[in-house]
Amino acid sequence: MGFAPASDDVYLRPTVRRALKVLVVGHFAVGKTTFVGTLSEIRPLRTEEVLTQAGALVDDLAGTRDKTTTTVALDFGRLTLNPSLVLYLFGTPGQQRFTRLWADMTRGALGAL
Ligand SMILES: Nc1nc2c(ncn2[C@@H]2O[C@H](COP(=O)(O)OP(=O)(O)O)[C@@H](O)[C@H]2O)c(=O)[nH]1
Ligand SMILES: [Mg+2]
Repeated sequence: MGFAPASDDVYLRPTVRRALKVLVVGHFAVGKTTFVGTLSEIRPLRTEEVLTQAGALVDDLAGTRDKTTTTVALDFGRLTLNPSLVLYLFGTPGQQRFTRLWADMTRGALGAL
């Protein structure tokens, strides 16, 4: 019988024995925030702020003209893979100016996607 995580489970299941941290990385607008939010079984933590003219030279909207916000800290979501294993998904902000934050976010991570 397959394992179906309950989408309305806010708290971690008591059977979970192992939690793995996985980063979701990539350039601005590749879909990191969407990805974490889509996979997460809990309401994802989002830190979206509206794009402004000040970032126009950095944030290339070619191909994603309907994108109106950008991540200014991180995305967070949770995905229970089976009764004993849970993934914590951390989406990074895409711009180069967040390099220091990326380094901090890697602490304790199993890997990155
Ligand atoms: N076609 C397509 N568009 C996507 C997909 N994922 C995200 N998008 C769109 O790409 C844009 C960037 O998404 P976002 O998740 O904010 O990117 P981030 O900057 O990497 O966090 C948005 O306009 C999304 O609607 C996908 O899988 N396919
Ligand atoms: Mg984002």
